[in-house]
Amino acid sequence: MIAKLEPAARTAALAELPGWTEVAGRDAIEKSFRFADFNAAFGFMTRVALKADQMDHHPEWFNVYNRVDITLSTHDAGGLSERDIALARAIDGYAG
Ligand code: H2B
Repeated sequence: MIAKLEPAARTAALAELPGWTEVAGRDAIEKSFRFADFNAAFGFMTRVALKADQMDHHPEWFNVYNRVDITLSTHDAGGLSERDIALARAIDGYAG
């Protein structure tokens, strides 16, 4: 069973993830991305999807045209874990 992040670890991790913020009312983080167009947004989503599947850790997300809103939380832990931080880092890498 994966553990939720302790408050100090959560603060430290978020400090190194610009743009990711805590979701009000639930133990999760979110970030919104904008791209040039749908092609760029969906290319990004494809890269994230393949990485997420490889990590066996999956995002909650919403896409309209060039916008991709992503929420990360670990369902197995009932909150934010180190897996969300690792996926957030990978996602930022794909966003360029
Ligand atoms: N993704 C996320 N975001 N949280 C999880 O707890 C999770 C997951 N668990 N992807 C994985 C899959 C689990 O359901 C499988 C069985 O490993």
